[in-house]
Amino acid sequence: MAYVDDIYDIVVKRNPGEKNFHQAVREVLTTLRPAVEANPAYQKAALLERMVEPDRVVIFRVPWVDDAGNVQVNRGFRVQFNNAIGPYKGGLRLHPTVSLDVVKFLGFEQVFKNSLTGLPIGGGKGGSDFDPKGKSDREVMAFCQSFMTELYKYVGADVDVPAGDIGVGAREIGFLYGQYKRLTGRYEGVLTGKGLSYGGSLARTEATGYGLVYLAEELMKDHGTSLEGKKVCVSGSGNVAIFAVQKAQQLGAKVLTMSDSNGSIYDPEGIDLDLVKEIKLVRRGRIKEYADVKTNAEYREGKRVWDIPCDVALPCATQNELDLEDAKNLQANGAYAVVEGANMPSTPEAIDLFNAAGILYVPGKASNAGGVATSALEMTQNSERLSWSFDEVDAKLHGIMKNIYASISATAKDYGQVDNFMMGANIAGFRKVADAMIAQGVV
Ligand code: NDP
Ligand code: 2IT
Repeated sequence: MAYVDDIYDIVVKRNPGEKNFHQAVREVLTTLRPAVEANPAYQKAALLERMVEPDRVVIFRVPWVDDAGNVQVNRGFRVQFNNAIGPYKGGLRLHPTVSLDVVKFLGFEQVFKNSLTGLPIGGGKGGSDFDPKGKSDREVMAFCQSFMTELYKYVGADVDVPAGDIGVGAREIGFLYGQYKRLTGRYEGVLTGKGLSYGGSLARTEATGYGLVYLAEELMKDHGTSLEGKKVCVSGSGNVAIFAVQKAQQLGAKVLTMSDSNGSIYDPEGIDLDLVKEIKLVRRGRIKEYADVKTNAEYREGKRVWDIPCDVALPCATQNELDLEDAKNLQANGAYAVVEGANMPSTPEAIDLFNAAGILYVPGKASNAGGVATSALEMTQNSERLSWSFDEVDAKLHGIMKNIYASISATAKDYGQVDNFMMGANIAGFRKVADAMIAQGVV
């Protein structure tokens, strides 16, 4: 049996029941085969065995007191997956579905993503099953302070630098930062996504969504077209989705849909983003409210967005939110490209169908890397004790996304698989980490 197949079996045996982690590992291993088989030194160094095992995982109790005076207990996680090329870097997710499985799949993906940025950052991820929905600001603060009271022992500006992800935005990063500073007495860039008045970077808020669309535009240009005049379906209505819609509209696309976990909106006139921002960012409301104001738009309770005809699909909500049925709908409606804003949003069956149907497909670890790349730029500014202008950061982000596209496209070509961006991303991300690990010996 091939080396990569052995590794998959080991992962399944050693991590029973961790379905998302198995899925993320499998996707990487199947595409790494030619790169690994061409270089026997990798097997000799047990490189894959080491890569699928996190450096360490921390799991901890997070007790806090709710507004009614009851003590609540959540579970906190931080997985430090690989620091061969730089300090651990990756977001914190607050969502009831967060488990060891989820943080491990995200941490594993992050290793390859961070390598693709070309910046010196390793991979990590964390979070908790705490649900921020419906909680007061004080309850969120109480949770964040308790979470950091344990996490601070394991993180630091040159050690591990967490950031936002689902359920973690500027408010949560602020509370986490305040508690870190209070516990350690250190004023350092231990988290990214900070507020602008205390070390945050301009354009970090926009970076994942903007970067996603920069990459999509690069893909379109490389295939002789552009986003101008294209119909785009976006899922989600959080940080990534909102700024993806903004940049897509700036580039002349017509965005037809957005969604949240309750349902989706379809606006044939094109999404009114100011209204979405008012509902989501100001009032922390539900996407349903959009159709109360814009009566030409349709609210579709419990429905995803992928049945709406579009040229380009940008899944920006969560893992496995686009399955085989959705992929069939996209194919039937003549979709041209799927570019992922979320982490692992397409199921393996959906990806197989994209490939078979000739739908251009870019995996999230390449297309959503603009967020973490800009986080790394925030770390640089923190070390320099400087703040760059919005345009400066945005231009760097744009350059990084162009480089990522060039790298994944060229790597796919090198292996005779033109436009297989999943293979290109996995191999390009893998090589840099693998070579660093070989150079550093058996650690
Ligand atoms: P937010 O919390 O800002 O928004 C998440 C959005 O996805 C919300 O609209 C939410 O709806 C929806 N959503 C979450 N869980 C589910 C679910 N189980 N089913 C359906 N919809 C769901 O998170 P982000 O925008 O930051 O993150 C979105 C995706 O992008 C995630 O996969 C994240 O890992 C990825 N990502 C984020 C980066 C960042 O910089 N923030 C960087 C790279 C990737 P609801 O409000 O109903 O929960
Ligand atoms: O999935 C991701 O890349 C993120 N949530 C952003 C991580 C970061 O460190 O900015």
